[in-house]
Amino acid sequence: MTDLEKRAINTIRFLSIDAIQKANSGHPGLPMGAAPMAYILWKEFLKHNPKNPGWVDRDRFVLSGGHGSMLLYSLLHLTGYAGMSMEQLKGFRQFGSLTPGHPESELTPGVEATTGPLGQGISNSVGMAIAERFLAATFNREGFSVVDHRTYVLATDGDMMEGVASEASSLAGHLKLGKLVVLYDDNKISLAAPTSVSFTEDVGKRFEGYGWRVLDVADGNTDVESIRKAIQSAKQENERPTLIKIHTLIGYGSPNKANTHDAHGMPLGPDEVQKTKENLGWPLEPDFFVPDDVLKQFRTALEEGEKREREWNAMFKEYEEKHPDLAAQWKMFWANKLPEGWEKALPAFKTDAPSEPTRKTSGTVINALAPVVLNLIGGSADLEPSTNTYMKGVADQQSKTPGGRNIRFGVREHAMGSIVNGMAYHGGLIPFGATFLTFSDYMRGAVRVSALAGLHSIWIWTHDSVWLGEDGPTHQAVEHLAALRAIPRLTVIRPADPAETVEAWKVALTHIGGPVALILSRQNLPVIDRTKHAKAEELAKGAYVLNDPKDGRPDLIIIATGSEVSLALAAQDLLAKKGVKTRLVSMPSWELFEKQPAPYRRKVLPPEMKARLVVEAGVSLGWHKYAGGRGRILAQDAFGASAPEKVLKEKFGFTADRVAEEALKAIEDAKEEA
Ligand SMILES: Cc1ncc(C[n+]2csc(CCOP(=O)(O)OP(=O)(O)O)c2C)c(N)n1
Repeated sequence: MTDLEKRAINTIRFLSIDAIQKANSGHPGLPMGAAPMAYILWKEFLKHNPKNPGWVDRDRFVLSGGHGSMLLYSLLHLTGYAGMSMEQLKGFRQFGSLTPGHPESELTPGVEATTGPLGQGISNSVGMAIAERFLAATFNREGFSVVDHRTYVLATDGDMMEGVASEASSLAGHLKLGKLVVLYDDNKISLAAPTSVSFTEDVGKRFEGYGWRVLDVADGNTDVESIRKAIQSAKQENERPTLIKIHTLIGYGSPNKANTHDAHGMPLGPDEVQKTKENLGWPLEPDFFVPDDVLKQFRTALEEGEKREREWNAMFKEYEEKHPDLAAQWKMFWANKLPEGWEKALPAFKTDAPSEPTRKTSGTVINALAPVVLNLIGGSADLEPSTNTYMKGVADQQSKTPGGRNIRFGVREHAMGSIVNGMAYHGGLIPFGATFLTFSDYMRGAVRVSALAGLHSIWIWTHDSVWLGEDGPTHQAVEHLAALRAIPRLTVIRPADPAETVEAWKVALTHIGGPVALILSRQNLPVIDRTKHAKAEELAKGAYVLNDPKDGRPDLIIIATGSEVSLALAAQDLLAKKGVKTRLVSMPSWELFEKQPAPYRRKVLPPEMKARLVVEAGVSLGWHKYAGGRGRILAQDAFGASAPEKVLKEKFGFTADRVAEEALKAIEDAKEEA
């Protein structure tokens, strides 16, 4: 290691240490131990342009152990990302800074993925690598490598312990994602203890079993030449993803805390900072010291990055001349636009169309879109036939067919979530993932991050209620709608019929600023007669008056979603026969409704109309907001049972008669309290 290399590595270490000390909060151990590998990767291998963090053909770098965020912020600062000023480093973990405790991709230019929940980043990287390979297969032509970048990950023991990382890495091995390189900071210390108390498996053998190539660097603290060679070697490999196990000491350089879990998640403390500086031969003053020659050396990234992008732009210009159609398509993909007239491909439903499950309608929509929207890519966790998500006539995404858009995730729901997010982070694609609604729990970690990071991930969850019947309560979603609606920025849509399902898909494709979940039925739902009732396009407003009394003020508002809307329509008829006037509001999406202007919301649900009944085959939690203090809720507040749908409807009281009965009670309740 040259003197300059040593000082550059120590600069990363001490920027991290000082920022964490100033904040009096953070995780110094990882940046201190992983600084050498990060330095070599960023200085010698990473293709990026700090002046344009969004350059599409950059290598992706994911800090999977997001708690080591100061490592990433230091690298962004040193290589010259404009936003990442010294002031930002000094504002680490402070309100409004670009340097939050864990990296947030939406907030900080240069941060590729929101990480912190361990296991997510490494799993996202699998999606990024799929996206790269898919786009390369789609766009690269003789003499034009429009897409040619790698995905690098820095992962920790914690990442390796998380199940989701195993799921994702197993798929990465199967898919032979040769441009995926994981640097594993193998320091054998986690948050609470050494890994000897809980994690003694042979990670290398595990990854070999997945079909990865595994390299080993015995001394990641000082032997930068071996790190360099290992990354070089990984770059030669195109058939298998590579895991480089790099043995390091957590908190390297700290005389009293290195190699202990004390270094993991607490500032070193002023005394120990001083001792560490002395130990590594670093000036005690000033804090946040960056030697001029070190900065100069790092900042060559600016020129190099600009040059690389300039060359790429020149190449793309030529590509555009030779392949104008492809270039136009490329631009459309990256601009998040859909091809002209895409909506015309969508199915329409006549009034006399037969009933069908909304999952089936969704399948029709996906298959109508597949030949038109060529960046629609995704699949299911081994439930393609049940979720109706397979695109017929489209290739599978496999190592021999990298241009395939049907992704076979296998029974790996959580990884599916993270991989879909990885594709969304990468950009250029519209990714989706599908399973039964009840198994959304298995992927919740990824779903939450999709919302936090504002990703355009599309979640398709079918078999949305107890009405799936015979499979019984293990498979029947009950609390899931409430649980998903609780996630900020996730738009949940539960369409009432085939026509609403088409509209829901339109929202899913065009929505900006967060993921969209489509909640679909296993069982048949009738096509609502739109010649008599409001148009399905109203779905975009989240809730709308589907059916109002011909004249006069309604005695009651019934609010229903999904399969319960047609049930409520039937109940309305029964009530009308008794002279009771009701308004039926179809409310497929709370989140879309909340975005409407107040006058619209008041028109649909006038505050003075207090007699209300909500009908939904899920838990009542949350519905009081719309039912109001005097409203009633016909919900499914208990686990279901294994039986035919019809029987369950009788047993659980979801019949038109029961809805009508509840409606009358709701009118009485409102009167009593008035
Ligand atoms: C899903 C998840 N569970 C728990 C945590 C809390 N946590 C943060 S870091 C960490 C373990 C740290 O060990 P390691 O990943 O080896 O990082 P290092 O100690 O090397 O910095 C834990 C449990 C988390 N961030 N994410």
